[in-house]
Amino acid sequence: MMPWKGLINHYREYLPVSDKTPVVTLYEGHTPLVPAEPLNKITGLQVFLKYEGLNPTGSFKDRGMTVAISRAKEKGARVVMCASTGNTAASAAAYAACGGLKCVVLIPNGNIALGKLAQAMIHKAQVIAIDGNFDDALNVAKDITANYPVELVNSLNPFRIEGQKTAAFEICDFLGDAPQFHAIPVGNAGNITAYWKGYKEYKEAGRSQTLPKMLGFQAAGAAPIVHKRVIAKPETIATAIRIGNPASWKTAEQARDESQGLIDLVTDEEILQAYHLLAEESGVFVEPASAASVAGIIKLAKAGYFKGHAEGRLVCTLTGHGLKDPQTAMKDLPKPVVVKADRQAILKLIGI
Ligand code: AN7
Repeated sequence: MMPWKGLINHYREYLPVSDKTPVVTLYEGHTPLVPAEPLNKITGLQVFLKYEGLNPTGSFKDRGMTVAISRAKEKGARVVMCASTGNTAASAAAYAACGGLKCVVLIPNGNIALGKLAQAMIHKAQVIAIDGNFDDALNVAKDITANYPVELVNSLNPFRIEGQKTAAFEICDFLGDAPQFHAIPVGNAGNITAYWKGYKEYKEAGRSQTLPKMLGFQAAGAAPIVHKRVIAKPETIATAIRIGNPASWKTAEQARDESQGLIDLVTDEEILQAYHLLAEESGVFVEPASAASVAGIIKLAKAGYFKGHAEGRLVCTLTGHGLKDPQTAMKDLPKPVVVKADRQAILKLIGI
């Protein structure tokens, strides 16, 4: 087998690149599909976790960023900009560093996970905290990039969606076909758009035979698509998807409707339960937003949605790594007990 050299090199024929495109890559993609026994029991399906936290910067954003930054560089851009709840910023900062471009990131002040901020900073992006939420930050990023020589690398940039669709290709390559269901968190709605595009293109190319039903999940306090209206002040513990006016709203609805799937909401409590279940019973550490997809399939299973699909395959995208947000992980958990390096004291604590 050829060594993996990133998704542009692997899926070049499906991507908007040419021999002239300078490939800016950190060898992203090729993430594992981990079987999830505890979720099989709950859903009656065969559940696989597409563990996107194992990308170079710890989230699925790297798939889109390798294409967006490569094309920006090809075009001769010097500066890229994004608004971000954190992961896009971390990814843009890393790929801009790799490609030798300047990167400016606009983040909602006080509402991004610690690890993501650290990533943007260490890669020397210029980090600007906006007195407002993600939607406010995106509006000003769109305004600046439309009027000045600065490339927008949010998922409004079509190259981002192109790169992200390769996750669907990998799933089909791994399973031999598309799964019956695909569950995914929805924030700005670029990723559900990208997966659906990927599944359709792979089928058209004869590389898969079927299409999945797309199951998207928003956080209850940030569920504009479910409520069919812009949410002015979105709120959720899952800061990555704290978005009230998704850029790819229409194409997310298309993915839902064409696939005969659904977009539903899950509460912060359900998200946290799924978050801990994954960590404690599957050994998989994700950030809270990623657990929304798992919370969603548990909710659907309880409502009987999967009845009649016994053993069908479901893939759940786990969008970001748990290490992104250590503060949420440790919240409400007891601190380690401190004792002397003493055998008896330790045996007593572990009950032996
Ligand atoms: C872990 O980084 O919007 O529906 O600015 O970081 O494609 O937006 C992140 C989104 C899910 C939602 N899970 O994906 C950003 C940003 C994680 C995320 C989503 C995000 P989209």
